[in-house]
Amino acid sequence: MEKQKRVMAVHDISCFGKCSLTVALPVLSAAGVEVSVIPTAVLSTHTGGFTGYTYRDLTEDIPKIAQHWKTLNLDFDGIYTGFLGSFEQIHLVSELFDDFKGKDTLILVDPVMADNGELYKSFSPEFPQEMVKLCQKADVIVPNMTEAALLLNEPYRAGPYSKAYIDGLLKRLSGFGPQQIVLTGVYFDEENLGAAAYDRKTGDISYVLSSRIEGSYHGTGDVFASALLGAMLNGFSLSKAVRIAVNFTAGSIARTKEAKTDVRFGVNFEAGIPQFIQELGLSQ
Ligand code: PXL
Repeated sequence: MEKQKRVMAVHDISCFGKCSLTVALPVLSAAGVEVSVIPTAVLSTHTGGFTGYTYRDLTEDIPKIAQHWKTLNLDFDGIYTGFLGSFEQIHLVSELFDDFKGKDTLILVDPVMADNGELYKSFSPEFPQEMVKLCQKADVIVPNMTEAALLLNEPYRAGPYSKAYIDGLLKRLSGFGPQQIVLTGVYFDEENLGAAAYDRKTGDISYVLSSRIEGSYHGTGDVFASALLGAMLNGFSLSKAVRIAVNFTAGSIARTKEAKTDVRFGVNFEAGIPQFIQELGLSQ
């Protein structure tokens, strides 16, 4: 058997509402990947649509965990970051990249900070430009359409989009430095929605769409990015990894819509794990 891949996942734990680490852990584990975690904060729920949530900041633990890990000479095939709560956390994560990026480490940054044209309420207007600095050190970035506009300091545009607009965004985002850009929430008509991917090395752009399901379900960005990273670490090309991640995410949303679950509670990705494993070629 090949050496097992290991990822460092740096996200918060939202105790209820299925996102960040409570998604990254099971999805990457299903993909056969070992996950070492640096929890950045513990919240009673995520911040999307709930009020009164608790927030225990763990910023001061980040360098201490890193310091201990350095004594163990750990190496990582991937470093995966998502929701970060402050400028200071962005700086510390940037240091983690410097300390733990090896020759073949894939750094995936999901610049979680906005959706549907709006910056999440917990962030100041300066936050996106700080997030740019992290994207500059990434190999892969996975912004949604709102995050892409904020990173580029361009006005947000609502869809449907033209291919020319999407291709332009992908190329402008690659100007920050990442080799691969995956844009989510892309749609060209009301029927289908999915992702667009650009590989700067080959110049290839691919669009991976699925039937559009009405509603804005929380945590889907984390489900998508975790599945994407799991597929990439299993050796799939960018466009095939995006296809696997779109299938996994669209299936999770469809199941959740069918069950009429509160959109804040997260999506039922769990029932899609057997098919995900099959698409990764890992089933017996
Ligand atoms: O799903 C992204 C996410 C992660 N963690 C927290 C969040 C959000 C999005 O709102 O609030 C705490």
